[in-house]
Amino acid sequence: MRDGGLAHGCTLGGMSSLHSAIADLPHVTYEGPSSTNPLAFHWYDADRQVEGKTMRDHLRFAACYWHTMRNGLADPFGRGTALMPWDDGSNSLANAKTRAEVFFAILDRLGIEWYCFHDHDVAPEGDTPAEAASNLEAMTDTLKGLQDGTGVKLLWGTACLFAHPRYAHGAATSPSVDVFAHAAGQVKRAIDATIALEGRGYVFWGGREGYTTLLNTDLYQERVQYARLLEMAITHARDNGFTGDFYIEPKPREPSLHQYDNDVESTLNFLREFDMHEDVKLNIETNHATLAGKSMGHELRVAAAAGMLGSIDANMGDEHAGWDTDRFPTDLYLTTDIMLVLLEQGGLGNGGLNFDAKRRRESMEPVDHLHAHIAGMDTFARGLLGAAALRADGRLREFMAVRYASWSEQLGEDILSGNATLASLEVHAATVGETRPFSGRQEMLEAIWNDVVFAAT
Ligand code: XUL
Ligand code: CO
Repeated sequence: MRDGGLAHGCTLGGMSSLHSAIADLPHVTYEGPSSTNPLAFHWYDADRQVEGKTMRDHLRFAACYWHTMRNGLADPFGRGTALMPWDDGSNSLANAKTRAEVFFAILDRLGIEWYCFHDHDVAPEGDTPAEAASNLEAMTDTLKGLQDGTGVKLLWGTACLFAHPRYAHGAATSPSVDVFAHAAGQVKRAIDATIALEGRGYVFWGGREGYTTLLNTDLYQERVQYARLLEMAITHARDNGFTGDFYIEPKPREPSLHQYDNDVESTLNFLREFDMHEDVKLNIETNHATLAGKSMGHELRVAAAAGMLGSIDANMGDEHAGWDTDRFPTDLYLTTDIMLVLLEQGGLGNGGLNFDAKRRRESMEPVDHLHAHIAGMDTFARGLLGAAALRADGRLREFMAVRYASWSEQLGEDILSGNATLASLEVHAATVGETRPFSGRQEMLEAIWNDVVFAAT
């Protein structure tokens, strides 16, 4: 990953006793497409230049703390299956510190240089806000030490405003003002931790900001409350030196019947309605697009067109499941389309590709962390190559330009600049007569896409 990376199986940041289940895992290196070693990268070659930038910079991979360290792979019908021999199952700070060491060791084996966390993934919640505060401060110190010892950086932090029973009716959108105050305090602490760890971003995912029945819900009141919490968060962060980005992460359906940040368009509407569109961008997750009944490509392009595409939660859903499967992104069509949007907009600025993804419950061994991330990283590296090849080929862009060419003619310019009227266009239509049908050539374009992307190396 970088000079001075951790040696095989060594101890981390001066801490001892890295569990052998992790210490024995190999460091993953690039071996190229002809390699059959499943614990090597076949496509992700961090230093390789693509369109004048390294793969490392184009992709800026991050791992998430919650799925990697805290997801036992349980489902509603059965206990967790994940083998986590380093975790004693307690809520002690000592256990939390061990988990953090293990997390950084996994990042080190994969050469992943960024991470994301929720406050209570990393720090025990405790029984009172005071305990939550001191635990988070202690874990911030631990994470700072690990960051300094490895060069790993924080992509974004966030607060878990959905797991505690007090948030049953929502956090910012709770009918109880006291619950709102708890949420506000928690957001303050999570922002302080993000600033201390020099995070590039801070995410609001509206976990329980939604409703299950309109019989007890004042929809307008709740949205105003939500906007107020966001405003306070932005003020607090900026007053305390935060220079990174704020993101809202849209998601429909889960965990409420209706989530206020349903999809990209509803979130943009919310931000514009409350005049926060200059301060907040979007963190867009593939599985959330799937749940919204949209493609990731659609969601990304809507945000990009508004200048508000900030970061990506890189996973994928399943068209056949109505819930969040959060699979690792192994679909080449998907990753190519994502990378095409990113290349077109010149990258993500402060954002990155955060693997908000979990292993299947059958992939329970520690080594599966490596397999899962390798699969996602290689598929994104191929997506980058495919997207760059499509741009170099140019036929799709050319077809698009020709399809809209009439809008560059005088009449098109008149309409777009507001110099036409319904009456003037009625006259024009009468003079041109009927238009000739013309093809969108979808199948031809799909064939070109296949030829170019699957040949890209
Ligand atoms: C939930 C989800 C969250 C956010 C951060 O579906 O994606 O983990 O990414 O709160
Ligand atoms: Co997410």
